[in-house]
Amino acid sequence: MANIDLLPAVRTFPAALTGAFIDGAAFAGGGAPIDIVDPASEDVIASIAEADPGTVDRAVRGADRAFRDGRWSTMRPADRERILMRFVDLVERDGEMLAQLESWNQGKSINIARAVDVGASVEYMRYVAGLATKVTGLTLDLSIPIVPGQRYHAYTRPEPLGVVAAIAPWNFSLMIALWKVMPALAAGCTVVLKPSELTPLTAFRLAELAVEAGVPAGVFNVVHGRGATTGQALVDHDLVRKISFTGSTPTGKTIGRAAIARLARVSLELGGKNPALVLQDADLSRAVPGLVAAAFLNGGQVCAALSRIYVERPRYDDLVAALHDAVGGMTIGAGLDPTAQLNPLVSADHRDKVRGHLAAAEQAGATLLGGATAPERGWYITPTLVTGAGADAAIQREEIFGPVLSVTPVDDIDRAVAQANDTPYGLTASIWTNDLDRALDLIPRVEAGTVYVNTHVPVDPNLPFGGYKQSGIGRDFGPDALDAYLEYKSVCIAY
Ligand code: TXE
Repeated sequence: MANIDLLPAVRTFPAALTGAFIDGAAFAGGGAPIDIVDPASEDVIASIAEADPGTVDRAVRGADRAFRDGRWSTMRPADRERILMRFVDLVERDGEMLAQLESWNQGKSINIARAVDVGASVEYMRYVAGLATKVTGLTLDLSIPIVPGQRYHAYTRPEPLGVVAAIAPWNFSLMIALWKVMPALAAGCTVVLKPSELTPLTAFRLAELAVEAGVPAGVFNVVHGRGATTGQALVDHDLVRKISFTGSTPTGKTIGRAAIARLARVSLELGGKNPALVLQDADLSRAVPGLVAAAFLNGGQVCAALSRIYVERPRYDDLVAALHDAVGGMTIGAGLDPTAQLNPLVSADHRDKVRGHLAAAEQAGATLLGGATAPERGWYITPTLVTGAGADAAIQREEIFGPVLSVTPVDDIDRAVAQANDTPYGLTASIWTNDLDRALDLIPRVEAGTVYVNTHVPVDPNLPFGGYKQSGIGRDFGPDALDAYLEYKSVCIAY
């Protein structure tokens, strides 16, 4: 097992990073330095001065000026689309550099970074760039009776919202940033992006590439820093018209409150505690690889990841044995080692949080099944199956966001649905069966924004994605993806 050699451009990139990218150029942050650390070696990659509130103010004012000067917001849609398509080509051109930066910084597998963070993002970017020329309104017939004989022509006119604050988490830093930046830009908005303080390396490069593609200076800005300082200054800024946030449910609530205080628009894509129902006819040879991939992708640090399995009792023993075989045999190592199947978690704090959940589950009487071994250095948690956890145990109700999967036998499918739904979350769920009647009966009863059958976790630009209940507000993706960045003006003309 050996790490890939980093490109020279990757090695030197972090040292040149500054706290912000404003009006098309690097800008010093002004705040306290933040160490960026490699989760596999625990070595410091770089230290970046965070953007202080004055720097955030400068970024937002720059974005507001860029919005109002109209070069981007009123640009011919075909020209905006062409520039965004060029931006996609540049991300593709620099794909290996971006994938290496993501893998090095977050600890994730270089294979995932290449295929998902870059590969899937490029497909998503092309889909959304194409929406720039497909924005439509409605024409409406009216019946206003006040002036007899007067007639009316009415229509709705979509207009870009203004400055968007895009706040991204650390698990898919580049990809989730693009899920916000791309529809905002395609709609004609301007953006201030704040990546997670743990994984800031690629955001800056994205902004540079956007400028190289022809996005006017000031349209796409980046501020680096912690949530409580840089992030809060951004969401509280009066000139921010829309906040698009992906992260934890508690932080989502804080941001939602800040948005509502001045009636800024807000989209929230939050945590999950995602269940699978494995029915007794399920084909385990197909289900087990699917369940393992869904639970352990990126070490379980995925909002859509599978977290709890409810399996009909006749299949319980076989399923636990097959899952135990799969997790016990996993190879564990650095993300930059392409042969490692599982990698370190993003930070020491996060590793400790997951450890704490496992210890509490064991103390409450659950059994932990594992077997894989991890390197001594690095923030690793070995993949773990949890059996015998009570319905009220924290491990069954709270988002763990690590390589942990619980399995519970069920005798009654109605009770299984009730347990699957019995958390504040509702992001994704899956049903594993070839019995069409049972699948179609269960789909409407599961409280989740996405329900999969015989698969779990993939997302697609054309399929709306978002949460029920406390998993969020709003939807990303789909043909209406720009709606969250548009205001619809109603126009009424008497004649
Ligand atoms: O998330 P936060 P954290 C879950 C997962 C994880 C937990 C905590 O369970 O263990 O969240 O992770 C910024 N104003 N998810 O602490 O706090 C912050 O700087 C403005 C689920 O990293 O939600 C970062 O950029 N911004 C998830 C982003 O919000 C603020 C992905 C996310 O941080 C802020 C990641 C504030 N007051 C973690 N406070 C998913 N849904 O995919 C923080 N931030």
